[in-house]
Amino acid sequence: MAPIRGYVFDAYGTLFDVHSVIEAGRAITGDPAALSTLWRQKQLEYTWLRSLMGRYEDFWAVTEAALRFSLRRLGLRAGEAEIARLMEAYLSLACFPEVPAALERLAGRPLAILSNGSPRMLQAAVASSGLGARLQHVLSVDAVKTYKPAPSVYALGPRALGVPADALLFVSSNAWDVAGAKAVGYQVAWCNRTGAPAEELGVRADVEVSRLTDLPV
Ligand code: 2OP
Repeated sequence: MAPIRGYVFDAYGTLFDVHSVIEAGRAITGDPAALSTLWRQKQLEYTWLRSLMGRYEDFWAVTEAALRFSLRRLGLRAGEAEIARLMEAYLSLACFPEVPAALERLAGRPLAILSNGSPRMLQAAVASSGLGARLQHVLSVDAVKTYKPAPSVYALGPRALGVPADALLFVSSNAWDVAGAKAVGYQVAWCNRTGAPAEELGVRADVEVSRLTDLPV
């Protein structure tokens, strides 16, 4: 691999554990994991559909729409107060346990988040997980009003860091996000915590790790 001059991290699923909303789901279902999984899947699906349709709405709106659909799909009853509580869980997500040590290990080079999240959602998650001091940039797709894996989104990283994509390591646990970043020329690390198979999208990560503390330096 070429020398790495900066790191660009995906947020949800990579630094922040989106399934930490499971706790909030316990109030309305006996199977909060099923709700959390469907909610996440529909959230991503809606980002891709809205991008193709040219009808951007921010990630907060997309996340709420995905929740409302998932509740209906699973036949769950939830009032507006419960929906608000589930949405608020997104503002206080936990980071994966190894994240502080992993970022500490890479300190000295610029570290950034590049995420689908709206600026407000990202600021809240960064604050609640205590990662603010370790990150130099928090970049949202909201600047270009479309979602990953659009090339215009990934272009935000090199522009903000002032470093070309091939000298940056993009880090994601989402295999489709790995493919999107690789397709536009980043060096890419796939954090494959679950031993998932790679996507068949014609591009592969340069390196695969199972924990962020194993990233190349
Ligand atoms: C993110 O952009 C893809 O959810 C992922 O943070």
